[in-house]
This record gives sequence, C-alpha cells and structure tokens, in this order.
Amino acid sequence: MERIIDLNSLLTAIIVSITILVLMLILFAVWRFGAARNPVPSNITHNTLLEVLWTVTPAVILLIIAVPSFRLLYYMDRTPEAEMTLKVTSHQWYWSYEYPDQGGLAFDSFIVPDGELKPGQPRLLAVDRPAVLPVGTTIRVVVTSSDVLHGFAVPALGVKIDTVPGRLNEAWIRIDKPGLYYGQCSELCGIGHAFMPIGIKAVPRDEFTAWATRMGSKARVPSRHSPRPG
Ligand SMILES: [Cu+2]
Repeated sequence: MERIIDLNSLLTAIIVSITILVLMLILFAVWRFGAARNPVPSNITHNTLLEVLWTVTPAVILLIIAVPSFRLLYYMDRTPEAEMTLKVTSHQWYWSYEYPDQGGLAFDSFIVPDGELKPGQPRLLAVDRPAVLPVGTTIRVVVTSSDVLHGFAVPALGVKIDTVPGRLNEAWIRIDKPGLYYGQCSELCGIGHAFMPIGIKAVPRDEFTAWATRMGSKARVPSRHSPRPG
C-alpha cells in the first residue's frame, strides 16, 4: 500500500503540472491572440517542429508513468519469500480462512449482525472471528471461491483481488502495525454482498504463535453461524 500511495503521489504531481501548463497556454493564447491585440491573424497552418514536439512529449510522459507502474504491478503480483500462507475462501456470504503452515487451522468468519454489535464495533465491518496474522511477516495470500465471484479487498493492506471458483489467485501482504484491519467483498456476489466484511487482526509474532496453538491447529473450528456441520 505504501508503494501504491507513492505511485499515486507521482501521478498527482504529473497531472497537476500538465493541468497548470495547459491552463497557462490557454490564458496566454486568449491574451496574446485576441482580436484586440492581434487584429490580423497569421496564415501559418503547419509547424513541423511543434508537431513533433507535441507528439513526442506526451509519449515520453506516458513512458515515465509506465515504468514505475509496471514495476509496482509485478512487485505486487507475488512474493518469492513468503514466510507463511493464508488461504482465503469466499462463500455466499462469509469468508473462510485456512492456515496450512499452522497445521491446517481453519475457521469461518461472519459479520456481526446489527443487534449484536458491542460498543466500538463498526456496523457492517465487524466480524465474529477475524483472521489473525503476525506483523512483520511476509504473508502469501491465496484466494478462491466456493460458489460465485467475490473480491477480497483490504484497502489498508493494498490488497484487492477477485476470488474465482475453481481458480487460485495470489497476492501478498506484510503488516507493519498491530491492529484490526477491515475490508469488504468487492465483487457483486448476490443479496448478501454488503454483509460479508473482512476482519484482519494483526498481532506480534509470539502472540500469533500462541493464538494458533490455542486454536488447536487441527480441525476446522466451527463458527456458531456456520451453516455447514462441523
Ligand atoms: Cu462476495
């Protein structure tokens, strides 16, 4: 996400500069070539140098944008040095998390319904069981779906990736600060689309290990909302 923000800042600087330059050119043309100041218009219709310049300059600007943009795209695509994997499966309308490196620990995560919100819990974002992850760890995230297209999107972590039935998509994250990060499904997936938020709880590494041990690291932990047996 830090690098996405950097690219956005670069693009904003370029956009603002171009807008100011074009505005100045227009204002200058209005002032300099208005009928009052320029009663006899020039007959010139071609200027090769100028035409080459206003073709080449935008092309160069596009190249300047393309280089960091592609670099970021490939940087975000996958990481060669993941320390652990989180597998995310989407369902209508909740999420399942699996931890293959923690002995296959797995559980479902559901929205907290309006009537059960505790003080401080954000409506439509709070979940009954967030995915716990360690900070300072490069985590591979693989996503898939059990029914229809959903989108796994956690803005603060710079992740937004479609979950596709029968296909495994990959992203990666590295969380610096402990805390609770929220996300939402980002593909229209049916009537419960707005009611399958994502909660990621980032904790220090030792706390994560303790949590994984406490959770049993073996069988799927059933959620009390889970429609599936066990
Ligand atoms: Cu969805």
